[in-house]
Amino acid sequence: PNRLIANSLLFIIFLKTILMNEVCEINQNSCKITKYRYIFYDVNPPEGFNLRRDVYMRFAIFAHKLKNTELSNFKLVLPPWTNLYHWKKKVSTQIPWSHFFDLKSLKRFSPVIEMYEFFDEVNYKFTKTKIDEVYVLQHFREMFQTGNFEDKMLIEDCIRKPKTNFYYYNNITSDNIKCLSFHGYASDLKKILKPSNAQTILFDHAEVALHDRFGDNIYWKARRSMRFSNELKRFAAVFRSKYLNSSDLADGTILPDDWEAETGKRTAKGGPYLSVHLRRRDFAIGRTKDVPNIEEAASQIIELLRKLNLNVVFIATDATIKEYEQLERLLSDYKVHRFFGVESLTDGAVAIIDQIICSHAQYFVGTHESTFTFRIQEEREIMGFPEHTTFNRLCGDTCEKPSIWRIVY
Ligand code: GFB
Repeated sequence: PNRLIANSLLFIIFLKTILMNEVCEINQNSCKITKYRYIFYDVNPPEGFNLRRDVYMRFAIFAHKLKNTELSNFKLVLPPWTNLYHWKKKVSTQIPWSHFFDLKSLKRFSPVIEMYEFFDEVNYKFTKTKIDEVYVLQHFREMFQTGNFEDKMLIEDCIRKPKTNFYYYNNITSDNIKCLSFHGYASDLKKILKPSNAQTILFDHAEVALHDRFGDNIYWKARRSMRFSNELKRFAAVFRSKYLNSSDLADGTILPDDWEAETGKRTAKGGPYLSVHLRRRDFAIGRTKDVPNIEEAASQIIELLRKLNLNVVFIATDATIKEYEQLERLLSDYKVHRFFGVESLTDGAVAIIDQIICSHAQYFVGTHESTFTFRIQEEREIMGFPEHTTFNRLCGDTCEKPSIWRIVY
């Protein structure tokens, strides 16, 4: 009878194993059985932080829509942040999303987890993770030549040699990498998940997938859930109070603790300063028609300060110190502030603090077609500023009015 019991137990364990997939390389001591499956994604390495935030939203919406379907056991694993092209101060390890964002808030919208939570869930002991299936998204070769933009996907030869390690971890690899020519919405990738038994599926070059619907209420829910971490908000609050005479109470920018409780009142007043996002570096070289030089920027800022009857301006910029000092000299009749950060802050954190400070100003003017500016505009829409104080740009030779991306609830 003991042998019978032992055999039955073994059989139950065997059944459980095939019903619930097993992650990580077969190393029985380090693997744990879990009922979850995991979507990973990664983005073209040179892309900046704020475009990556947009790609996140496309995939968070994809994962959000899987809830309450037969694929509801999928979680979306957040790609840790590594050194980005625009970050001058190098970071030595992968940075989790909680460094920048409020994880609880993200999780209220979509079943997302940090990479380390994934490792925990599968009891991964840092040997080697092999992703079951990797799809490197690429554009159809002929799409731009023929102008045929039909939604479609097809496994094809790789246009570029795919990478075999992911997220700069040399122990996250895959033996099953395919290139997927793709034209469609992020949620169309469900067609890959459906027939698959894989427990881990990674989409590389995720930026190729488009937003399901740009600017609808689901887009804005995903966007509203991207609240910044409390630590970064505190840094911004201290700076606003110390230099800009600005606080949420006085500015009318208090939001409920939970983004789901936001109702969309347009009553924000903002702090008594003008905020400017002046994008330089690659924009100043490659987009000279659309962005002003420093003298032109200064004269446009002065004109605005006069019009608004303000004498304080906050400048968020990636300009060099030399350019910034030139701007400061040209604005010497006014109080000019910039957040220089402190040693302990990463470049990404400083950029977010800049965005928070910009988004709380009475009036904002940004840079044409910069995703950094777009994210500030969205933040202001969420806080409920009048539109005319938000959708403004510095002019180059061109000065077309920016599109208004109005919030929808
Ligand atoms: O965020 P991002 O995608 O915006 O990339 P764009 C620009 C990066 O430059 C930011 C830094 O993530 C910051 O690291 N940066 C820019 C700033 N402006 C500021 C600022 O005011 N303050 C601080 N602290 N940092 C896209 C890039 O940039 O432009 C693409 O994503 C490409 O890779 C394209 O270069 C031309 O949309 O402005």
